[in-house]
Amino acid sequence: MKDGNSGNFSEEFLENLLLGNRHQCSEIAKKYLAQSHTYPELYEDVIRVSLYEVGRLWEINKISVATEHLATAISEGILNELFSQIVSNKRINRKVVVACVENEMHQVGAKMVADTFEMQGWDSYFLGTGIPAAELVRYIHETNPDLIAISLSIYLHFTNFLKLLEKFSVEFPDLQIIAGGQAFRHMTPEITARVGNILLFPDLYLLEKYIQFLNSKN
Ligand code: B12
Repeated sequence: MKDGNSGNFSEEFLENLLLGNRHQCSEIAKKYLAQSHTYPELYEDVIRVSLYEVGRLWEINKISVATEHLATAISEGILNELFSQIVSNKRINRKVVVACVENEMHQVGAKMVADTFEMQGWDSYFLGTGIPAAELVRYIHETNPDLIAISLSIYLHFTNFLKLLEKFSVEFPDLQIIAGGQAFRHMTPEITARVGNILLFPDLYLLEKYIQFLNSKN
């Protein structure tokens, strides 16, 4: 979990993201991990915190769209760079399909989710941004995963999310579905109740515990 030290790293990381210093960002991430921080801590307390600040700065016109794109591209590059190190050597022969809701263009959170499963020995199938619902359903039939994970950042896509859940309830009535993303933060408990029997996660720390729980069942 976040300690006093993470704040310094996230500030330095953000500063370099905004300057477009990819190499420097990569070095900061490695230095952070070398200080006994975990990958979920890097993802949550350095990369996520920095990207949220990027969004805030963009919203108040302090940075351009180009700078925001650059910051996101560097962050995604770092996730890909670290991927070979995070994958657990102990594979447990379980599969998760990770996707964003139709029309959703925010994929960094979903990628972090896929990586969190890989850290726990799962095979993750990360489909990235806004795949059409019918194609996602078809892919799930082909892949036959143990779990589906869906990401939703923009509240306006909530209707797409509900439609997807309807499809899932018909096509995969016995498959566990989990979801997360910033859109759920704006919802009242009444609205959240409409999503029914799926599990919602606010962050990777709880997700990690949930996966460990699933792994312990077999
Ligand atoms: C980068 C970015 C973009 C990029 C995305 C590119 C990409 N490759 O992903 C682009 C340019 C496409 C984009 C577009 C838009 N964006 Co934008 N974007 C951002 C920004 C700056 C960063 C997003 C990000 O990566 N965050 C970091 C990740 C790690 O955080 P996260 O997604 O929340 O994920 C974490 C958790 O939520 C959780 N989680 C997420 N999904 C899941 C799923 C499961 C199963 C689980 C367990 C957990 C989980 O785990 C992650 C780690 O904790 C945010 C700022 C912000 N606050 O995030 C704005 C932001 C999300 N965007 C915003 C907006 C308004 C837009 C646009 C509408 C702008 C426009 N007018 O075009 C469009 C919408 C496009 C669309 N159709 O979806 C707003 C949303 C406001 C709102 N209240 O809905 C934000 C908050 C910016 C702001 N401050 O106003 N954006």
